[in-house]
Amino acid sequence: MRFDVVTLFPEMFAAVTDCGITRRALERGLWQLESWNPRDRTENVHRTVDDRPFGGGPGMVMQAGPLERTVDAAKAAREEKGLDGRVIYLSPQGQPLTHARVMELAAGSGAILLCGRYEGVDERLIERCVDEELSLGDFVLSGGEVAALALIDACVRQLPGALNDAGSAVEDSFVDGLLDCPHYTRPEVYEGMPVPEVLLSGHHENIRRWRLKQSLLRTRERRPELFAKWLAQHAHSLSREETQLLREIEADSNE
Ligand code: 9WO
Repeated sequence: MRFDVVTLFPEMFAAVTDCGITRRALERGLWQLESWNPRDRTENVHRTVDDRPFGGGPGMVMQAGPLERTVDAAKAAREEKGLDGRVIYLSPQGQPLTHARVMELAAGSGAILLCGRYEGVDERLIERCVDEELSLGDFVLSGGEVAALALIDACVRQLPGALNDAGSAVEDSFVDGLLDCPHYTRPEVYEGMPVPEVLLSGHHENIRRWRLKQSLLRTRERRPELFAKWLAQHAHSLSREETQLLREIEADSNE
């Protein structure tokens, strides 16, 4: 897998190349990163990449020219290696990024990630060069880089061999459409707060059941729309255990 990031701040990508799981995966040769700075493809002495918005208003807009030349260079470099040049633009106007989309991207050869700055990118560049626009949520950042970092991190950790414990990625939140259960480690009592007894019992069956119940409880409490979706998807294939747990949760909430 290879990511080509188009960015005015290539240094920011040290966060994934120099740290943690993504660094180890890079060292293992599981993925590659190349940065492309549109400032290197400007045609004026000041090397400016932005200009004032037509129609007026605050701030500046990234010009199409330097960005298109940069995207084209990244595409050419990928083509030489037989990789497709899908361009993803990270912006609050995009479709919400989901676990399902992360898994699709992780199964592919990566992408060109276009990171905007200032008030945005000239719309004609988006029309001409962007294949897909993705959002991490309904908030505004200073630029697309932090969102691109999140996308890279989410994809790379799904690559076979990226995680030490093979089970870790599979059991994560969202894999089954439920939120993760709570976690505890030593000490057994922290500031007067004990660890739930079942986790110390060594009874693996009870522990698994408790964790599933916590996941169901939390999802229903915190993300009712996720819970409804999970219920609809599982309605016809609920195990006896799941049916029983749902009954318990219903009874507990009526106390
Ligand atoms: C900045 C701004 C300032 C004053 C008035 C309006 C404004 N709009 C913006 C703006 O949206 N800037 C964006 C910064 C331009 C595209 C790149 N930027 C960005 C991407 N911010 N937030 C994201 C992002 C990407 C993915 N998921 C969530 C947020």
